[in-house]
Amino acid sequence: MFTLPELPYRYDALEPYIDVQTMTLHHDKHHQTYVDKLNAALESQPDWQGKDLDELLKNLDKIPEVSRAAVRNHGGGHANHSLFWQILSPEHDLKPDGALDEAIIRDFRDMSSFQAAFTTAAMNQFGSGWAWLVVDQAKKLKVMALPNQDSPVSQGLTPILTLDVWEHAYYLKYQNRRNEYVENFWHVVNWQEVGRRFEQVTA
Ligand code: MN3
Repeated sequence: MFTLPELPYRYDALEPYIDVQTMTLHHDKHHQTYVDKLNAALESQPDWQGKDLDELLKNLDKIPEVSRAAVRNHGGGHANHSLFWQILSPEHDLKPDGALDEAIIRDFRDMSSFQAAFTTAAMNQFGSGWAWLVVDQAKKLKVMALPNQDSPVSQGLTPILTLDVWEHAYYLKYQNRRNEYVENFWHVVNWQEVGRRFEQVTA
């Protein structure tokens, strides 16, 4: 049985960039629902119970069709939100350093070119989805967007940074202004955690 992980900081820790109301609703209601529906989807799949999320998301094509879409959507939803909470920081305006900083320069030229590419991905994702910074099999950094709750893990990629661009992630504070939400996201990125994840994949 999957359970909702606690936030690693207070609900108001990301103010004023991500507001306390959004964080509370997003974590306690939206994320909880993905967890509950993932557990419900696995009730009829004893062979898949007890597998970790990565294993489920890497093997969607092997999951019986009756449960596949639910595992894709709710397993993805659980995995994506769990990562999202981790890569946000109560300490604001951090910067990448070390191996990750070097890789950003290597693969995007500089930090502002990387941020521009990520912002474009987040803005151009039509409807609901997520923007991603992933490490590919050649250990290169790539920016992408995926719809709904699709996870890069299902494509053999390792996500290290992500931004939820579903309206539920920003509508209370920003209404239709996704651009402001994306701009403000950079203030609350936990670059230490992103760097730690990068080094885990590339070490
Ligand atoms: Mn969400």
